[in-house]
Amino acid sequence: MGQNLAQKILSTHLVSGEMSLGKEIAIRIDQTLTQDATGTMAYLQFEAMGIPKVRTKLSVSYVDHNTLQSGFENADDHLFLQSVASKYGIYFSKPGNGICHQVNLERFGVPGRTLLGSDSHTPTGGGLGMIAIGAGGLDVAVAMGGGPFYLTMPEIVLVKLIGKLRPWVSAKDVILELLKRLTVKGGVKKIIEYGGPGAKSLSVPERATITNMGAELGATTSIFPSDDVTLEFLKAQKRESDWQRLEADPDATYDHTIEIDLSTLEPLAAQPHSPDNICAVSKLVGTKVHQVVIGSCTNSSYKDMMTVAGMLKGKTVHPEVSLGIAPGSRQVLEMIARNGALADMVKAGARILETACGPCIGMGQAPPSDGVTVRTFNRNFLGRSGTKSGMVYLVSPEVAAAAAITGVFTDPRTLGTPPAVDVPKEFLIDDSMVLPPSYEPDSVKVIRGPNIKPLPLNKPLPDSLEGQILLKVEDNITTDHIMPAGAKILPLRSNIPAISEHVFEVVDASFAQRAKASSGGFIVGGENYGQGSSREHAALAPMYLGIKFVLTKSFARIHQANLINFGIIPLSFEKPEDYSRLEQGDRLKIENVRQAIKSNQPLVIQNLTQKTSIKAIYSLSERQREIILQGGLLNYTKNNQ
Ligand code: MIC
Ligand code: SF4
Repeated sequence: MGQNLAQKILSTHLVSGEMSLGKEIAIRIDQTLTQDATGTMAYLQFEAMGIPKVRTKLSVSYVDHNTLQSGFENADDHLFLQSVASKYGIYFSKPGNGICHQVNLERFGVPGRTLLGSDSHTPTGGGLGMIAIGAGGLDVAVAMGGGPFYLTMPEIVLVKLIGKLRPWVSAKDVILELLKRLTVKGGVKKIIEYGGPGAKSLSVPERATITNMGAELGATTSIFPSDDVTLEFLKAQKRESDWQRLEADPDATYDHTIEIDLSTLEPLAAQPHSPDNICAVSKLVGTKVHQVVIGSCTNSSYKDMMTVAGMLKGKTVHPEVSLGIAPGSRQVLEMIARNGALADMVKAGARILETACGPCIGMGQAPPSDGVTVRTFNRNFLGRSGTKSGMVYLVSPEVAAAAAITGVFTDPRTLGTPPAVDVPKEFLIDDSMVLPPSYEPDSVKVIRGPNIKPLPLNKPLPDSLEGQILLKVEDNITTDHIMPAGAKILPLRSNIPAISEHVFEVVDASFAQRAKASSGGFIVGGENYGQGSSREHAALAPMYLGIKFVLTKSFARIHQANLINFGIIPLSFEKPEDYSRLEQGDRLKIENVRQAIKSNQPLVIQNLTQKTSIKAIYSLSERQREIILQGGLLNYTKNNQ
């Protein structure tokens, strides 16, 4: 029987396990990437493993999140990252070189390879035909050390694209359409494989916009075939030799198939505060817009920038709109600077931002109170922009630029002919901001400023757990709720004692204090708990505060893995209706927890306050149960060396 594309790559990288639905498999990782906000921890963890040099084909450390240096913290982190990279065989992409996913796509991605990244949008690499997966920093550290990556074999869903996008409709609208149909939970435990004749009409950066935002579907990853379009892109990046043709066999089968006729799509927007709250832009026409920001790893390619510049040329940004533009990489920035497009943006009144994540992660450009901000990004979770009352809409570059000019939501289809953008046959290649590792690693000293604090370790799981439900939350809680980012908190990523003060701050400002006062406790959540970012700080900081288990209706994949990695038990209700029987503040107790976990039995949770008991279940492999018993993956890795 023929194989689909995902099966082909997974099977050539399979280290252990059986590739059947729901079974744990381990795959070999060819490439890793980290960014600075998750990288500091990942490298502290890598150092703790005592391995002299990375064992991957390629590992790259990017600095793109924390580039706002409002104090010594970020600058200290950058020096630590640069020196660690040099010492351990890792390439270092300097701040200013661009957003990790954009640069990795341009310069390093290779069809058919596996990529593990400590960032949830790592699946951007699927645009080049890679199996590219986002994970917590510790999983990436293990992969850098040559260890395999464990995942539960997902369903493989074919999204069959037919037809061709009409003028003013773009790749962003394809993924927004899927979010409309499937919601932010729709991709959980799934790989989304794109195919069909319509796929051929999309360039690699357009494909990458789509695979990037597969993260918002909760998908394990998303992938496009490697075909003539891929070859053309790699040729233009002078990396033709990295190409190979990779497509699903004609008789390949899938767990499900979804069809999208590209020619029926229209410009869409994700409304506040969730990427799946989709409506047609035509329904929003006339709504006043205060701010527009164009960029992020979703929409900052050369073509995106040229389209925006073409729309702005000869126009002026509306007087009541602030327009920010952050090109995704230095390659893109230099090219638009040389061809004059940047000048068109500046002339129109755009505020040009650094080639970095910037406003996407709340590093600057917070919108005004109650302000409507229209962004080409991938996430619009409550408070992420830096303004809790900000109303963030996610759209294509075309819709964003139209709003910047008119000051209101505008259907770009009413603006005449879209600018014609020729994607060059050759991109401008200059890798001088990617520093290779040292040839004399022994002589490299790792620089640790005061912001680099040692890694907290967990203790083995005790035999009985008792404590309070410190917080009870609803469905779809994101890691931005659990461990907020933004200009004030992000610089503390390498300082767990300091960052843990901010856990759940946007939900309940007293959480950290209450957790400390009662020496830890438990959290109760709804469906899809922990969706969004890969930040392991959303597990590590609660662990530091003494959280022993999280009991929910269901978990998002990366967060569940991070909880296990730090020894927090991810429990689910045996009967989902038990969710409503628990109250914040209830005192809970589980006895003989070690024995139950060893023998893979459900746990009986006694509610001492209500004098009732409920059952909690979990779905953990034998290896994961061992990790929990030993108090996390670092202990487990050390004990098993
Ligand atoms: C994000 O988009 O939320 C981030 C910031 O890139 C995160 C990583 C992080 O929290 O450092 C992600 O998506 O994984
Ligand atoms: Fe950076 Fe935003 Fe992309 Fe995350 S989603 S990697 S913060 S640009």
